[in-house]
Amino acid sequence: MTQEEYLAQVEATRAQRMAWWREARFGMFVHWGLYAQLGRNEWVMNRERIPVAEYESLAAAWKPKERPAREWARLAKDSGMKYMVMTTKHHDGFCLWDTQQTDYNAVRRGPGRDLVREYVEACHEFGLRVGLYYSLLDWHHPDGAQCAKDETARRRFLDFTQGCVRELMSNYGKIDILWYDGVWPLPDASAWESVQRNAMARQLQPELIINNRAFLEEDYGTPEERVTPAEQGRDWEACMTFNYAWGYMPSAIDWRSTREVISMLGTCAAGQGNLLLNIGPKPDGSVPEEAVEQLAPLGRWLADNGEAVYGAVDRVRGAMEGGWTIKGNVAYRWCPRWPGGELVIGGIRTKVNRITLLATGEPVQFWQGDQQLKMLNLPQRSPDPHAGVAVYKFECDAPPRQVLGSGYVVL
Ligand code: JFZ
Repeated sequence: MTQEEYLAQVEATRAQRMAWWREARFGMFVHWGLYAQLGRNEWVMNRERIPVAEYESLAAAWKPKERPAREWARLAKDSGMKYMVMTTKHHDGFCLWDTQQTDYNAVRRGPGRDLVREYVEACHEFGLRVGLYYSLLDWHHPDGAQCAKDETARRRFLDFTQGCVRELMSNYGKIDILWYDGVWPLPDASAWESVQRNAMARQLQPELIINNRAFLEEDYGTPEERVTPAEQGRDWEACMTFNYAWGYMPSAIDWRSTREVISMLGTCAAGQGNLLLNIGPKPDGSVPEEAVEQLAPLGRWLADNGEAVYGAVDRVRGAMEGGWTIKGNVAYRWCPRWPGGELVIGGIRTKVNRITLLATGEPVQFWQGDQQLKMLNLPQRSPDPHAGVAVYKFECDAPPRQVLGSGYVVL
């Protein structure tokens, strides 16, 4: 199959396989591996130039607790996440599944069990879609760097890569997402044989969604550590750390707040994208307490306000200013700052028929003129008890439009 034939085939079936993903909005990223034992994030082997033999000793020492993936999946579910993506092999080359490609894996070494299987089973137990992260970049495999200099090494390394991905797509039931990462050291899709590998993966998993990190655009873009909507029509998912580190790193003490995560979710929903929020479990698999602390109120907030986040949304840019999400003739006004008493909104050009507090359905008195809409008799304090981010539902006569801009003309 040529690259053009493959891409045309993938394009023709994208809307159907992306339908659930476009409505899911929110997922949990999990970076967990040997590096958690050192606690200096997932690049420690590279950044500290740890000799391979020394780093390998971490494999025998790694003894995670029983089924920690159930803790992650329960937390993801309770936090309003709809899917998960877990590292099956990060750049350090250690495989968390029962692979035949190398004995550097969680069954043959320390853990003595298939951690990917435990993760997939936990996702199913809690009703979450299953994503598998796979790093093409591999610091452990003897051909991981040589593949760029020697054709025989490249062949061996690509056969290893193809074998790993085939196992992951064959041995764990339905897989929903293949999340590639790490395209060093080969220069392009052809050198990585990405079309052949992805066509094989899609043949094994016909509804598989694949990200853009194997030198093929595939199903969606992956802005990292920035919530930046893609151009209209391109699916995108912002992958974000919780504490500015992917792998476990207790010295990374700046944690994003519940309110910051809500803000990121608002930007994603307004831009028709998703948020993949990361946790870096401890060596035993436990979730850092700081993450649990910020996710608990988020789950409660989403239980109250999920209508403004999940499902088919319309793009806000070009229709309204910031602070809104839109679904058809309904606009949701997100209020992270609370005005008290009265809220005045300028420039709404659509007739508003009814305004309610989304969490409770309580109606709001309002007045609407040509240039202003005034919400009246509001409580002095934000009515949202979880994070102080109230959301109001505006039911309009037509798709909502707001015209403000920088100038000001009194009509
Ligand atoms: C990669 C990994 O190196 C990192 O460890 C983590 O797994 C992250 C999710 O993905 O990091 C990247 C990948 C791409 C860019 C930056 C960091 N990029 O394109 O700028």
